[in-house]
Amino acid sequence: MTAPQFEPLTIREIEARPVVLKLQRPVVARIATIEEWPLILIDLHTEEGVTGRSYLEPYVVKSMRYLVPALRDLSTLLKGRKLAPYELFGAAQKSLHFVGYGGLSMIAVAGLDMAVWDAVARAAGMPLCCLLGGTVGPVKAYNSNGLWLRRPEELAEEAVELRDEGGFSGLKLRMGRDRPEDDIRTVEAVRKAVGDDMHLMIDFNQGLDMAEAMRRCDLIDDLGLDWIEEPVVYDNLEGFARLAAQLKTPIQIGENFYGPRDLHLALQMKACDLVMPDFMRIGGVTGWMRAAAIAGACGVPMSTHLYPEVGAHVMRVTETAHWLEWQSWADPVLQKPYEIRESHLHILDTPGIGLEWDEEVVAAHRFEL
Ligand code: SMN
Ligand code: MG
Repeated sequence: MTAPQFEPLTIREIEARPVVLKLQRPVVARIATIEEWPLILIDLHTEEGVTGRSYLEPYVVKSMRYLVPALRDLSTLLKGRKLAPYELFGAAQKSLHFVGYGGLSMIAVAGLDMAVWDAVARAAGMPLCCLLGGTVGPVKAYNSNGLWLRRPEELAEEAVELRDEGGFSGLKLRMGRDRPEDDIRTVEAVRKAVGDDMHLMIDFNQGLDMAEAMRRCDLIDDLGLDWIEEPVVYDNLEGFARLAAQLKTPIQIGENFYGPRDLHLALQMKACDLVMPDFMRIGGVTGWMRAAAIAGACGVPMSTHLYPEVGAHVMRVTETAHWLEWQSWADPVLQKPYEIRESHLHILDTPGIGLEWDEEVVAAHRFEL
């Protein structure tokens, strides 16, 4: 008996459509306020009729003016190539090598990569987590949809709302109000509202300088927080290392790692206790799998940043899987948003990642480049 011949799919076109949604709860962080949420919807069409889907969330609406053309260039470059995720990742990255691997180059490559993995899994008739060697199952998640820099009294009520969005056992609060006492009052008010069993993570969104960070992290070190995220600017790895050495509360960083090598460097420098790569910066599924091997070898817990759908799939096969960050900001364009029950995200048992666009919503929110 001869083994069946494996026929990879062939790329026909990578379609990239920019969309802007209104955020239900605007992002109010120390470094920026965001009311409009940009999304680039990627449809990777193959000659065989299978379509791979992914999206990018590049924070800044006008950045879509540079990212969408980059994706269209990748479409021209890769048309006719066979769908082999690791090889295509390498080819796409190489085509932008002289521009640099990080920044916008990586974001475009990551968007392509997630759509490629989705198409391969769809063609195999398997949910992505199964294609990667895992099973469909629940993934532990915290709610990160809110608790931005508003007044402490307002946030106690919002914390209860957020907990009840999916029986959450973890919530993330943002910090960096002008007065440190107001941050502490916020944690206390939220704690009182949701009880001692709730896991509370906090995020300074890179808003402090080193002097402030040493003082303010010390002030909150005994509040029983699960982690302190990005107290200083993302590329100050030496600063993070000083803070991690000084604090009892774990330091969490990673949403600004561009590729697995950034994660490796951060761990070599002991810059953090926990890592949480973002899919558009770590390099999609390919970048995540490579980064997860490094975090696994170092025994460092790994959480996701944004992109809960693809995040859930890879967390099923991540050796040191910790928390999935739940954000429902792409939900309006999805035909079937993922469900959260008892603080766990439930992967759709369908081939691929499970993204199908609601074309009416997409049409109503198209952004003109
Ligand atoms: C964040 C996410 C999305 C927009 C702004 C800030 C934040 C997080 O850093 O970790 O959720
Ligand atoms: Mg963050």
